[in-house]
Amino acid sequence: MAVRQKEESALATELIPAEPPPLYKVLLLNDDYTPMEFVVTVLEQFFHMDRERATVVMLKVHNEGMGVAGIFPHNITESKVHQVTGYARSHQHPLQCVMEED
Ligand code: TYC
Repeated sequence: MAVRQKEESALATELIPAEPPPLYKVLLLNDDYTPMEFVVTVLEQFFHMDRERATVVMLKVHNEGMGVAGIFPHNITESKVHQVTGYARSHQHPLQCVMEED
């Protein structure tokens, strides 16, 4: 487990566990225009899901309005949102991908 030295005293020798980093969800939002197949491909390529899992997640977003594509530290989450949004726009699809604290 990661540890850090207590900060109160420069001479302190007591080691306490470090806080785990906050995690963030990558959410996909439903829309009426992005093809289902495109969303499945996004989940396979950017979130390393197999086709069966990607199809389940895509259908959850389609039926319920949103769904979780993955949960990561802040910088990874930001990067995924950026990459997915860019990929969707480059294919002229309105797919929305946002982040939310877990
Ligand atoms: N609702 C879209 C359709 O019927 C499919 C879709 C699923 C779009 C998930 C976006 O995040 C999404 N073609």
